[in-house]
This record gives sequence, C-alpha cells and structure tokens, in this order.
Amino acid sequence: MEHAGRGPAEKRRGKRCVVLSVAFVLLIIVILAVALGLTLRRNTDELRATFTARCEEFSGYDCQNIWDTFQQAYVGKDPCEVPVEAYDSLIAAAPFKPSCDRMMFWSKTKDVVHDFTEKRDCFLTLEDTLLGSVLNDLTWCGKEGSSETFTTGCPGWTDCENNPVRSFWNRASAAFADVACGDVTAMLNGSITTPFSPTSIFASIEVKRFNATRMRALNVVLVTQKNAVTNCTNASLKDLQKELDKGINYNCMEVAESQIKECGNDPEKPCGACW
Ligand SMILES: *[C@@H]1O[C@H](CO)[C@@H](O)[C@H](O)[C@H]1NC(C)=O
Ligand SMILES: *[C@@H]1O[C@H](CO)[C@@H](O)[C@H](O)[C@H]1NC(C)=O
Ligand SMILES: *[C@@H]1O[C@H](CO)[C@@H](O)[C@H](O)[C@H]1NC(C)=O
Ligand SMILES: *[C@H]1O[C@H](CO)[C@@H](O)[C@H](O)[C@@H]1NC(C)=O
Repeated sequence: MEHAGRGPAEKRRGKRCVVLSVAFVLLIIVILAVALGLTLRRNTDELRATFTARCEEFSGYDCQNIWDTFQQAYVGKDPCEVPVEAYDSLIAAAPFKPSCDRMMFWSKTKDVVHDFTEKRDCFLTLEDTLLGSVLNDLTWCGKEGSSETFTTGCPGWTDCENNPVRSFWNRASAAFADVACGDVTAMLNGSITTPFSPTSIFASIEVKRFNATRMRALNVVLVTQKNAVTNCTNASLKDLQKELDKGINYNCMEVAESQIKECGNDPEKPCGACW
C-alpha cells in the first residue's frame, strides 16, 4: 500500500518538475532573444545617433538622407564584400568642396595634425569635413540577410580588403584628393624611416589623384621630434616628388613637433607663419 501510494505521487512531482524545467528553459530563451534583439537595435541606434549628431554640426545638409545613403553601402552585405564603389552614392550625397590653399593631408601624424587643425581654423583635413567627421574613429558593418548595423564583431582593417570601414576611407580619401587645389599641405612623420610609405593611403590613393590643373604646389611638413630619424633628403620623399603630376611644385620643410604645438596654442599667429 505504502509502496503503491508513493508511486503516483512521485510521478506527479516528476512531471511537475519536467514542466517547470521546460518553462524555465523557454523563459531563458525568450530573455536571450529579447536581449539580442535589443542589442542589435542599440547597435544601429547608437551609430545612427552619433552619425546624426555629428552631421547636424554642419548646416545645410539632409542628415537623414545622408544616413540612409550611408547604410545602403553595407547593410545586408557580407562585411568582406563591400567595395569602394559602394560609397559612390554617399560621396554624391555629401560631396567634398574644394578649399583651395587650406587642404591638409597627413600620414602617420594623425594626433598632431588634428590637435593643430582643431585649435586653428587654418587647415582642413578629411576628418574635418562632414563625411570624415561623422565616421571618424567609428566601426560598422552589416551582415547577409540582416537589416541591422553592427558595431562589434566587424572585420578589422587588414582582415579583408573590402571591409566597410576600409572601403569608406579609401573612397573618401580619393574624393577629398580629387578636389585638392592651390597650395596643398601634407604632414608626414620624421620619426619613422620611411615617411612616404608606398602602402599608406596618402601614397597609394591621394598623391595619385593630385592634379596640376587644380594644384599649384605640395608643401610637405616633415614633423620631427628630438631624435629625428629622417629628414627631407630621404629617398622616399624623392619618390613622392617624382610621383607628383607634372606642374605641381614640391617643397619640404622639417618642423619640430614642439613648434607645431606652440603655434596651435597661439591664435594670433597667421596660419601660414607656423613653419
Ligand atoms: C611618428 O611616429 C612615431 C612612431 O609611430 C610616433 O610615436 C610619433 O608620435 C609620430 N609623430 C607624430 C608627429 O605623429
Ligand atoms: C588631371 O586632370 C585632367 C583634366 O581633367 C586630366 O586629363 C588628367 O588626366 C588628370 N591628371 C591626373 C594625374 O589625374
Ligand atoms: C639628412 O639625413 C642624412 C642621413 O639620413 C644625413 O647624412 C644628412 O646630413 C641629413 N641632412 C640634413 C640637412 O640634416
Ligand atoms: C628613407 O628612404 C628609403 C627608401 O624609400 C628608406 O628605405 C630608408 O631607410 C630611408 N630612411 C633613412 C632614415 O635613411
């Protein structure tokens, strides 16, 4: 009797336990799915918020349209199959305007250049333009079969050539160099052995676009630190001079990093007088 009476009760408890376990697992799955959905949403929303806020600092642009055009370049695509041409419509939606005699290119001197251009309203880098500034230091990519934007888990700069971030900067650099006009400045790094490196964006994309019909001169500012490694006589800079479109004058100046910083702090000094 005892035996017979315990049997069904244990079975019921067992059944209840299974039902509770299944419910619990389902609950966990639902929570995870909601969390994942929110994370994806947040990825897209955060990038959009940053993009739009930075865009709205420039007046006279339709930032919603620029965001939509931007997304069309990579959303729903394999993040290793976004070619530079994918950004053609984006460039067309917010074209670079020529700023003759004020355009500044750089290679391996990012911090010094931007520290300087932020303080002094003399020179304009790609990162000071609308498209350059809205995407500066950001990461983004899409995924096949998804309408979301991801900001993590995206391929790195060298993981594959046609990744969304690298293709954007290559396309934007080309478009910025296409409008370079008058006297153009380039800040290169005198603390490395090859200041004009063939693999840099400056050498492989920008210099090739410089055109003598618009440009009068390229002025290289070779930024030196205490123990300068190289100077204006370096062979890589001779290569740069040779690669320039015939008719563009070339100048090179060695300028101490401390002098550039000092000049950035002295708003009274005329722009051209920094070196
Ligand atoms: C030049 O490159 C070196 C080595 O990468 C770096 O430490 C230095 O800050 C760079 N100089 C400038 C002016 O950016
Ligand atoms: C410069 O522009 C002219 C006229 O648009 C063009 O014919 C020439 O091929 C260009 N040169 C370079 C080096 O891009
Ligand atoms: C430039 O550097 C080379 C060595 O790389 C040196 O022989 C030369 O004297 C330097 N020139 C100047 C003007 O400092
Ligand atoms: C600068 O230029 C050449 C060729 O482009 C480099 O290979 C050199 O090492 C050079 N640097 C110095 C410091 O001599």
